[in-house]
Parts: sequence; structure tokens; C-alpha cells
Amino acid sequence: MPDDPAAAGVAHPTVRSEIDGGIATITLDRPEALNALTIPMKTELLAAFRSIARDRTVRAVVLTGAGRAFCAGQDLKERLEPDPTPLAVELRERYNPIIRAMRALPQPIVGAINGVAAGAGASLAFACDLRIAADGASFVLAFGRIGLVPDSGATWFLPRLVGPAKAAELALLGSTVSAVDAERLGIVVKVVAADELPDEARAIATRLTELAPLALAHTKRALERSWSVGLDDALEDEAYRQGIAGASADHAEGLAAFLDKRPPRFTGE
Ligand code: T3D
Repeated sequence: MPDDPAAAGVAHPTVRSEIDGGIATITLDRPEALNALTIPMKTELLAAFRSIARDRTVRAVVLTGAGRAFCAGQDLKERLEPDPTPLAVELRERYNPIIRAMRALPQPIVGAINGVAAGAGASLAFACDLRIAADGASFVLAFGRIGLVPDSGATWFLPRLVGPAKAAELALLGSTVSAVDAERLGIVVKVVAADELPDEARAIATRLTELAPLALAHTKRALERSWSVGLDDALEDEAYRQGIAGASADHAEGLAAFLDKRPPRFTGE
């Protein structure tokens, strides 16, 4: 599948990507199907993340959905079309590359969860670095209801977000988690009124744009790596990354700004 949506023959993009003020906003844009993921949409989403990864003007990303849902996961109607791709292949070739691209992205991703995040839509939300939710949003691991296993990273992210016991409950029972409960469980950092969500998400993203990009990228990687190593390795990993950050122009700028009592102007160098 080509990376370029135009090359993929996509007449009406289903993923919008706009860059403004160092923030890339990616909007899943099939509101009539609750932003359920089709093959072209997954191709466009992966292309959007890959493009942002190469764009040094982008300091933070907001991922959200158009209309009343964040994302209802796999488009189930597409699965009923003749000769669908086997599920394992679909995951390996289309879903997993998106999740890997999100986690490898140097820029932090703020999930602006505007409505229901179901199935792989919940996984997309979990793969963001931070999440903020509208008061009517919800999360549901709907996989079991259609005889499937949680995928696209759900079994990896969820225990890390909420702990093993709650993860087992949510994954096995497929219980719906309201926005308020998601905040209580630590899945989202904040719940806001729906009409305030875009501005609140942008405010968090703006704070991220004001920080040193290289340090943020290494912080993201160090946090992720910490889950698979012991304390000794984590200490060494921090020392390695701090060696890089400490030699950066941004660290020198941060020190100078502190002494001058002015805001730092980070460049990512
Ligand atoms: O390739 C592979 O399959 C492997 C990867 C799998 C990953 C997965 O994501 S598997 C899980 C797939 N997702 C689901 O099972 C969720 C299905 N949807 C729902 O359970 C509910 O729609 C929601 C809980 C998300 C929302 O419920 P509600 O009551 O607010 O809305 P609704 O009335 O059910 O849906 C509104 C419309 O969206 C409706 O269309 P219509 O009847 O008005 O024309 C509905 O069919 C459509 N829609 C909702 N989800 C999907 C969908 N259309 C296609 N695919 C969907 N996933």
C-alpha cells in the first residue's frame, strides 16, 4: 500500500492534517461512520504520522475525531466486503505500523478524545502520550462483543495505564469507561466540556511546543523503555540520554534563559 494517499487513489481524504504554530492537528474525518477505520483511512493516518516525523517545524501533535466520535475502531462494514484481508495480515500491515509510528514519533501526541473511542479507536487513544477528554467521551474495548481479541496495542497499553486488575476487567468484560472514570483511572489527564476540548487540547500542545524538542523526544523514549528494563538499565539509559540532552544547544539556551530571567527560545538543536 503506498504511503501517499493520492497515489492510493483516495478522492476524499478521511484524515485531515493541519499545521499551525508548531502544532500538527490530525483529525479522523469519517463522522458518518463514527470515524471507523477503513483501509484508505489507515493509509492516510500512517502517512500523516510519517510526514510529521520528518517535519522539524512540528513540536507537538493533537489527534482527534470529527463529529460525535473519536473513532469506532475497524470499519466492520468493510470487513464484510468480498475477500477481506485476513485479520492477522491487516494488523501486521496496517494497524501495527500506525501504532509503531505513533510511539516512534519524536513529537509528543495529545489525544483530544471528543467522543467514543472503541476497539482499535481506543488503542489509538491509548497510543497517544497524553489524553484529554470531552465530558461525553468514553472508552470501550468492544473487541470481545464481536469475538475478537483486543489489538493494536490495547493489551500492552491498558495494563500500563490502569494496572493489571482494571485492565483485565476492561479487556475481558468490554465495560464502557466514561470520561469521568477515565480521569479517575489515569487514562486521561483532564475532562472538559465538549466545546472547550479543541482549545484545551491546543493549550496542552502549546505548552509542549515551548519545551525543548530533543529533551521531549528522549523523555518519551525513556518512559517507554523503562517498562522493559530493570532499574540499573533505566539509570544507564537516563545517563545516556542526559549526555545527549546536556550537550545540546537547547540545554545551553535553557541555562542562559534561567540566568537572564526570560523564557527560553528552544530550536531543537
Ligand atoms: O481488520 C480487523 O478487523 C482487525 C482489527 C480490528 C480492530 C477493531 O477495531 S475491532 C472493533 C471494531 N469496533 C467495534 O466493534 C465498535 C462497533 N461500534 C459500536 O459498538 C458502537 O457503534 C459504538 C459503541 C462505537 C457507538 O454506539 P452508538 O450507539 O453511539 O452509535 P451507533 O448507532 O452504534 O453507530 C452510529 C453509526 O456508525 C451506525 O451507522 P448507521 O446505522 O447510522 O448507518 C453504525 O453502523 C456506524 N458504526 C459504528 N461503529 C462502526 C460503524 N460502522 C462501521 N464500523 C464500525 N466500527
